[in-house]
Amino acid sequence: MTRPVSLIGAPTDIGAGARGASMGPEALRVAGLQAALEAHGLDVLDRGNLAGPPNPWQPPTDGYRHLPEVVAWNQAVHTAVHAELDAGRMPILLGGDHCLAIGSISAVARHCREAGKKLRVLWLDAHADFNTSVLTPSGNIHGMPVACLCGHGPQALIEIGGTVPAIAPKVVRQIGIRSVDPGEKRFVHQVGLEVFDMRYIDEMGMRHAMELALATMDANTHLHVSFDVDFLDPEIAPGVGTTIPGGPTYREAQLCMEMIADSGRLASLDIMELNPALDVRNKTAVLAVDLVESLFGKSTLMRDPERRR
Ligand SMILES: [Mn+2]
Repeated sequence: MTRPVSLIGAPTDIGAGARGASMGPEALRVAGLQAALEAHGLDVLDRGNLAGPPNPWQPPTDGYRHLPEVVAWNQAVHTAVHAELDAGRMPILLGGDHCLAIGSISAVARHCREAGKKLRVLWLDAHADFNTSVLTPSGNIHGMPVACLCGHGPQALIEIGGTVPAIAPKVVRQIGIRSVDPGEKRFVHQVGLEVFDMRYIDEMGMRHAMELALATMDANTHLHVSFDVDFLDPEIAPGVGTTIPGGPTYREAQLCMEMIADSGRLASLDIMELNPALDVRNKTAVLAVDLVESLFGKSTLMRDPERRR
């Protein structure tokens, strides 16, 4: 039996380079997320939306855009996600831009430390999100969450979980990466982040990439999935702020989600960067809900769930 689920809305675009991800939580609700999960027999509670400062839309200060506001939002996310895990529930964070993964994953990491669990983070994204204020020209913090979680970033963000760094790079597996700045790429290699980029998926296939990304987890491993909707090819998912061509197709994305479901380890989830202002009749939100259903075991295929091969 899967544990009960809590939906947590974080309606902000405070770390993004385009406005609109603040409308993401409501678009996911309108696309029927709660009913879709309930149809799979899950007990789902919608906790409503977190509150935080408005987006002042200012240029960067000392290399960061809206840092005090980003800290406030991430503190709210951290507290809410940790409370759900403490209560034995599975948090699903409805973003909101991807800077909020700092609050979410630092809470998951803290929970794992407290519960004596191992952690695996799957980062599904077109971008590595491993920028720093020195490496990024924009200062948009949604390009920095993985670096911050690994201890590289402003003090107020890296210490949100109480332990610095919140996670070690070796717990992260990135899938679908196809847009990395030159300095960011050097830094990713330097810390040894494991990346299955689109070239890897082209050559080896999604199945092989996911087999490796999910390998060596055991019954005591907490699997967190951070799903940036721009992971998907923009042909099928136009409703994001930073579209990068050449992403996973519908079938590749379904396979990715189904293999995560088959692992049986999913324990927390972020659904990030959905931007209804750029979407077409909410189709990207509907697709995201469809994929999340697969994450929770809906099979689009004829396969017998008892016999997985
Ligand atoms: Mn991202």
